[in-house]
Amino acid sequence: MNKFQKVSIIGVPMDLGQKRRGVDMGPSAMRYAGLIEEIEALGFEVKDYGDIPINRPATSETQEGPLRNLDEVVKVSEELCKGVAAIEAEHSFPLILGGDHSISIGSIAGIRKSYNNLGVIWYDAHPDLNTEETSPSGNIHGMPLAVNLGIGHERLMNIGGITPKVKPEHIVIIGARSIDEGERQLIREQGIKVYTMHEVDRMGMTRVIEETIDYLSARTDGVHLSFDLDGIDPVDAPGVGTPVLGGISYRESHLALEMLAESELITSAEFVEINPILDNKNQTANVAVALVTSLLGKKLL
Ligand code: B3U
Ligand code: MN
Ligand code: MN
Repeated sequence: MNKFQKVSIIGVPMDLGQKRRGVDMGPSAMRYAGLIEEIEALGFEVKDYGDIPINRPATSETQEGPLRNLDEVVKVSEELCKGVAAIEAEHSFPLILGGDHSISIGSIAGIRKSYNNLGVIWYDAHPDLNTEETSPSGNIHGMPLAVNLGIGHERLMNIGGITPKVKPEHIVIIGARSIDEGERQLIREQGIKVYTMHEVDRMGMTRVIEETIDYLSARTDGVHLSFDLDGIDPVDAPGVGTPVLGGISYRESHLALEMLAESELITSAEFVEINPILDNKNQTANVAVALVTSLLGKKLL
């Protein structure tokens, strides 16, 4: 992380990409868990841009259909795209706090402006590769990686101007274990590199991350880490909307992010899907903050 002296934080308290209330409190929970103090203690200059304002409709007014709350998600994504692009212009490390995973449409749209061959590590129990045709839920938080690949609704893909944002060969998914049929097909068609929990168990996290670093450093000019807390096992991270058993452990996750820090591969990151209402005394936000410090180069000794 020597490339960066500054870290700029932007919160996106949005829960409209899915139905459960609570992920909108993710940014507060991470700040409450000491995020800024911990990053400053590592020697970085921290600038907190606060939260993007979200117009949360009353439940009776939520937009239903194959793309729930599309209008508001588009509006917030455009705002976030502008905010992230401004952080990039300051040569500061962008750290985005979700919110549900639909926020990555806006964050990657903003980051993409600075990199022609942006890589993405998608650390998640889900590949988030659904479209309005394949989605079992209509929830946009299950679609952002497809949108970033240029597959999905026009209004979502056009945010930030350029589409597609990322090439399939520049993506690595880690921790997948809940994959819908349409997503499975897309992974095959597009040739996306995926380390499911089967590979994580079989190869061990060390080899998974070594291969990921080799793969992405050879073909990208920047790598965004999109970290969904449900990638971690619910025993270690219970405060998420869609927990899936059999996930990556707390220890493996620290190891992964420590190795990524050593590699200096990561040029931006987001931590999403923390739901404090479902959490156990802010455990999941505490985990997320500890993981941020590993990513930013904190060492045990
Ligand atoms: N794949 C399902 C479930 C899901 C996706 N992302 C989360 N859950 N967190 C869907 O609705 O697209
Ligand atoms: Mn996700
Ligand atoms: Mn997920």
